[in-house]
Amino acid sequence: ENTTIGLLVMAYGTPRSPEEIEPYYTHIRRGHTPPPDLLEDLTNRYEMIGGVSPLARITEEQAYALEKALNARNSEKTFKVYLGLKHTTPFIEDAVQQMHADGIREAVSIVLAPHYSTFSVKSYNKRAQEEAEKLGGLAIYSVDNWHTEPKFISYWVSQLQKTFSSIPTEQQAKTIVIFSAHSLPEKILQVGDPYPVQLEKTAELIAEESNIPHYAIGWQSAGNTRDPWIGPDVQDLTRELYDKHGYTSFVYCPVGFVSDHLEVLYDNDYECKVVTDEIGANYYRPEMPNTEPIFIDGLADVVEKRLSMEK
Ligand code: FEC
Repeated sequence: ENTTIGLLVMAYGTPRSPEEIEPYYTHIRRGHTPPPDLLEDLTNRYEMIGGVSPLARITEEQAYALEKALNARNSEKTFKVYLGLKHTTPFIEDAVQQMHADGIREAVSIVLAPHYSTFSVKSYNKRAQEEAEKLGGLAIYSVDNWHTEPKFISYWVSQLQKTFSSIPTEQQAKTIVIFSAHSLPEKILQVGDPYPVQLEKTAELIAEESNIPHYAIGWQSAGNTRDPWIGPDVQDLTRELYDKHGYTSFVYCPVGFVSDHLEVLYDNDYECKVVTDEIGANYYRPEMPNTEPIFIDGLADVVEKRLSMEK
């Protein structure tokens, strides 16, 4: 008998049109309407990357590519994908309700972000589990993190090899790679959140395998609040590394993200480049995983491993 397994793919979500920016931002701010200056600032950033983010399209493509990869490997079961977003429709709860309505009894959930934090993955998984419990009869096996997954590491190793092959040999010793993830409020550190250690681990694995001369870890895209956020911020870090060591090339690997979106296309490609231009250094930013087959294959490995833990 061929059973259908639900595949709940969860991701951040993004406005699909300029009109959706305000409700989206309001949701991120837990129901508080953004003040006009902050809304205008965010709208301007989206304008700088073409009006809307490519994230909506890429997230969908990733979800369907993962479903396809899993179904190509399995003949005794069929995976059926459901997309559940954190800050816009279809929300995580909508996806779980749809799975339940379709008669799915077992599902694996995965968040399209490699590192676990109480602020990120934990809240996605909690929302999915709570909705499933409310409905009853649907078991969701949640993946917590996949930051050491071999094919995910290999993806970035090959990207770095590609980038370094375009840097003249004599400049390579003066090149530094900055691995980064989205910053979070510093208070997560007091409760022993694994997020920073997991980012370090990802960086270490990629650096070891790709034999890069120098690397550092930074944090990016910190929010606009009074709380302190985890640092060093990637822009400050760039200046500091330049002042201390005189690097002439900077390679940005935002490994905490998996798609081309605002935080990469603006916060790296515009904001970090402003700094490298100012200090006269070269800016490099390898391509994001998006739907690269080796990356999607790695996610399929993660899903299969999680499912096999239940058998
Ligand atoms: O639309 C796009 O192309 C980009 C979508 C997007 C992604 C993303 C990923 C993460 N965030 C994380 C945490 C926070 C925290 C706050 C916060 C605020 C924003 C704002 C926008 C936004 N985030 Fe986001 N994030 C994306 C977009 N994020 C827009 C609001 C304006 C701004 O601050 O720029 C602060 C909320 C608060 O006020 O309390 C915290 C984390 C990730 C990576 C993990 C994941 O993807 O879930 C963590 C993509």
